[in-house]
Amino acid sequence: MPSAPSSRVLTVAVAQMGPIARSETRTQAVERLISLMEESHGLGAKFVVFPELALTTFFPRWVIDDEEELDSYFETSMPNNETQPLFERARELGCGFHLGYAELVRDDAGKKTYFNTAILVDDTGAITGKYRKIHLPGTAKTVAGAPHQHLEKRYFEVGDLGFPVFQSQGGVMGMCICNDRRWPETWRMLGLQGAELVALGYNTPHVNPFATAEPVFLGMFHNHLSMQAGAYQNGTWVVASAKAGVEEGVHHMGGSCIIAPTGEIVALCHTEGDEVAVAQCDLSMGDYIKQNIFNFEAHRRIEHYGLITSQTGMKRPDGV
Ligand code: CDV
Repeated sequence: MPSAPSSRVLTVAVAQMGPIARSETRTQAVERLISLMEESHGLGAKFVVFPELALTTFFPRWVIDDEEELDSYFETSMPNNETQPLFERARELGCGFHLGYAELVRDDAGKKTYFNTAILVDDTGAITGKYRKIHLPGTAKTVAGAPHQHLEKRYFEVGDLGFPVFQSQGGVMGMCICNDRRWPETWRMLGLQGAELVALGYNTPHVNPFATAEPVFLGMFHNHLSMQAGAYQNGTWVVASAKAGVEEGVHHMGGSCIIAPTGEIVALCHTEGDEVAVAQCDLSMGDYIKQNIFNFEAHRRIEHYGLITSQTGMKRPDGV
């Protein structure tokens, strides 16, 4: 008798975090991550997605001129003394994870480069993938009159790893980070490599500090809209984890969720604190989308897409 195909169902948890105070230590943050992982595992999860910059408060809201202070928000190795217990717990439980953190790289000459980074870790505690955020929002200089600052362009370099995918957890896994989720280019780069699950974290203020006239309810709509479209148009699961709630005076949205390749939200966090939501994800579910309506090989017309990679800004025919 032919053997039955191995299961392609991966039980996944999205682990949302409430605020992390400026005074909170790495050890305290890691304790929270471990308890979210244990809760996820208790609900059957074999893979947990944690937020962007999950080890510290969202420090790019402040001007930090002191280099030593700035460097204190970054990890120079992974795992390290503070995060090792999370990797060990993952191995003990047989539960992989996705983690966002600030990464400081030193080259041989001692030159420092700073990235907003995420890693994939498998169920043995081994790092199987790394991504460095490409679409950095906000500004490099402070903006007068803004309710708060968003200085990612000041502190991070544009990621230098492209949009890779990884064979991990029995599927093709991709990653992106926060603002990346709003860009269709992100999703198509991952979709073209056959992504079956995209893990991402976000820190999204309720009020966009540079578009304060926008009604607040649109924030959550655009959050989910971008990811639901990315899921459907590429036939992939999306697991998206927020850092939510009022962190150091800035209100961040929650809405952490798991989205099926159909574009439907199948699990959703309801609070703005530490919370887990779980779904059974059949990693083959997107195959029919990839083979039909979004069969790239059959239907894409790259001869007409040149502007996407040859031009950055919009150019109207009237020159305005
Ligand atoms: N951390 C982020 O990338 N946040 C942006 C905000 C600033 C718009 C986001 O796209 O959610």
